[in-house]
Amino acid sequence: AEMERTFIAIKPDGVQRGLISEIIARFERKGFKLVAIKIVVPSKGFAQKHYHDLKERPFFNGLCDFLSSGPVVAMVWEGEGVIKYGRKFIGATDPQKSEPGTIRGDLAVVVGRNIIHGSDGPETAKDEINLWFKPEELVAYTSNAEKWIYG
Ligand code: DAT
Ligand code: MG
Repeated sequence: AEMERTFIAIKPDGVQRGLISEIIARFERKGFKLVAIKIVVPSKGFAQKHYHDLKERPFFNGLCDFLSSGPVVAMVWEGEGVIKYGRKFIGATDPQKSEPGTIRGDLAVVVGRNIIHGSDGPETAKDEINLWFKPEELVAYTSNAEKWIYG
C-alpha cells in the first residue's frame, strides 16, 4: 500500500461542541490510522503561520483569531489516499455546500465555524505536519487490522 499522511485538526468550535469523538470515529472506522494526536491552544502567530496562504483574504484576521480562541485537536492520519479522501470526508469549505454524509455537511452550518481542517495536498500536508508536530511525536506502528483493510 502507498501510505501517505495528512494533517487534520478539530477547530475550537468542534472541540467546544463535543465533536472530538464523532470526528475521530469517522476516520478510524474508515480504516485510516492515527499516528499523532494532541490538544493545544495555538497562539495567534501560530494560526497565522498555519493559514499563511490566506493572508491576503479579508477573513484572514478573524480566521486566525478564531483558530487561536481555544483548544484545537491536532492529528496526523495515515493511509492509502488519506489526503484526498480526507478532504472528501470533510466536505466543501462552506457547510452550506457540503454534501450530507460529510463531516461539515452533517455537523456544521456556516463557513466561519466549519469545525475541521484537513490538508489540501501532499505539499501542504508535509508542511502542516512539520508545523504542528515534532518528528518524535509521530508514532510509526503496524496495526493488525491493516491486512484486513488493504488485503
Ligand atoms: P478549507 O478549510 O476547506 O481548506 P480554505 O483553506 O479555503 O478552506 O479556508 C480556510 C478556512 O478559512 C476555512 O475552513 C474557513 C475560512 N474561510 C474560507 N473561506 C471563507 C469565507 N469566504 N469567509 C469566512 N471564512 C472563510
Ligand atoms: Mg485549506
